[in-house]
Amino acid sequence: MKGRLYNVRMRAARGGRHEAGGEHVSGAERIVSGEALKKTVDSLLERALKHSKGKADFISITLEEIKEEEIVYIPPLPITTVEVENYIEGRKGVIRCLEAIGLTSWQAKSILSMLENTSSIRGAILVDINSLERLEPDLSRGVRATGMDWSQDILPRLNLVLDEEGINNSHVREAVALASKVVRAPGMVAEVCWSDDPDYTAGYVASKKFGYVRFTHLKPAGDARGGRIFCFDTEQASLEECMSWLEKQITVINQVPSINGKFSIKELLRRIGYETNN
Ligand code: WAQ
Ligand code: MG
Repeated sequence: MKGRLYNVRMRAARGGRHEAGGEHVSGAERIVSGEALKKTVDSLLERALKHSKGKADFISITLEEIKEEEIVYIPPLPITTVEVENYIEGRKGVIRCLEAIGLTSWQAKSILSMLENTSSIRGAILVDINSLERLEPDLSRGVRATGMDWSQDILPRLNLVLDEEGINNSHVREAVALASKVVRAPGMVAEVCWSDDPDYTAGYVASKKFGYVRFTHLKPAGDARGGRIFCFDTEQASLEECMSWLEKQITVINQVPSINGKFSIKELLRRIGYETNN
């Protein structure tokens, strides 16, 4: 990307600002050139004001100039879609994926239930996979991954590739940019996510091992509970290194993702090395 670049961040809440107990409505991260700045701010404002979770009454948009030298370019995770009948099947698939990544069945189930039982926060849960303790400094906020986006130069090609797969929407574009950054954090083993938008039921498990594995349903339609859990191994890296990558490092994706296609849960299990007899 050429010319001046800006890191644009938006967060919106309802019932007051986040710090004062307001309910999180929407958040977004962009990296854009000076020419695209006004249009970007406009669309983020629009999103906060017309969100399916309700109209925000607190909106914060921050713009920060960034220098080319600060950027680390990273490749996107390859994308696999798993077509499931319902969220129960989807969540079983998530547990199988976490096990295939190397977690024990107990760890995988505990991690999923932490995500199921945490009320909506603006950031992600950061869990130590060994102790299953939460490591975020502020539990009511969680950890936010910031400073990531697709390079504007590849957006036309990205749109083509995602269109062909029938998955070109802002949830997918933003989640792949986020997950591609998150799984490269020192000590990060996996991320699990589903949206807090009531009408968006898809979610994913991301890892260096299997890429971005999306499930068509990880929650029932109409449910406004969603979130993210970052699974971190304290034996592999320090918390400081991990947090610094997530919160400070600017990452830009400058390649289009490879698309692995659409699979049933049975086919997925075979691909990740599970024998299925049922
Ligand atoms: N850092 C950490 N956690 C975040 C961030 C961030 N930058 N942004 C959102 N979260 C957390 C926060 O708790 C939100 O409530 C939750 O994630 C959900 O965010 O392949 O749309 O933006 O079809 O609603 C995934 C599936 C969609 C996409 C995820 O998440 C697909 C989505 P949302
Ligand atoms: Mg949302």
